[in-house]
Amino acid sequence: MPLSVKCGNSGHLTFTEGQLKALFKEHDVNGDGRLSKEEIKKAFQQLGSRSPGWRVRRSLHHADTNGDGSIGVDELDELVKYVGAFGYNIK
Ligand SMILES: [Ca+2]
Ligand SMILES: [Ca+2]
Repeated sequence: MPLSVKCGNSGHLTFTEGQLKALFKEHDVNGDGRLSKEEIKKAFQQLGSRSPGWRVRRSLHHADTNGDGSIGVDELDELVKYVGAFGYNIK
């Protein structure tokens, strides 16, 4: 499913779920298979969020189902759903 993501004032970028997953995985900079708050924040910054810190808190609340404060591979689906469902347009 392609996602149309608002990117600041520069119009829309369209992502598929797979592309968004790949984008988040690219931000796993220490390669431990989990996305820390800082790593998620950088991903949201790349997506053009004006308040990435707030987005991190909301996305963790939504997608961190085991409550360890980071997003694992099994929680990535929920994170992508959050990106699609909150503040961004889904085509
Ligand atoms: Ca990591
Ligand atoms: Ca988690």
